[in-house]
Amino acid sequence: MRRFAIPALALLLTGCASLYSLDPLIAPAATDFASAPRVEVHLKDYSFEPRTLTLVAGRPIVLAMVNDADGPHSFTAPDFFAAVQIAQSEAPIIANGTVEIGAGQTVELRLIPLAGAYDVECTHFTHSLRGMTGSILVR
Ligand SMILES: [Cu+2]
Repeated sequence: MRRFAIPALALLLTGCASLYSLDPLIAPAATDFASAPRVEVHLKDYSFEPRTLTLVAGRPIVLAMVNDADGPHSFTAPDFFAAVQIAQSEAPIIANGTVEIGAGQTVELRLIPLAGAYDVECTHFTHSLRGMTGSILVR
């Protein structure tokens, strides 16, 4: 019996870890993103506009993160991204709940949001302190 104790514990821990993964789920291949509305959020020095994104739960969207600034910013929303279903090809764009957007760049993600209230911030040094915080309301 003792031989099985450690593998069983390892399996249990692995199973628990996956429940709290920051990785987004993959949207069903049949999801109709072609007719999904495009929702824009603009990143500026130092704000998100709009500051609160309001989305409809379960409705596919194209989330366009538009960096209007001369420097890079991030769209960091780990709880939000852990709850969405995202188009498979775009899942690698999200790293630990963060999307990096270079100066003047736009990053688009096709995803299906899950109901909830989520925080978003820019994690670049001092940006959130200077006001780069916001929220995502999905209902
Ligand atoms: Cu920033």
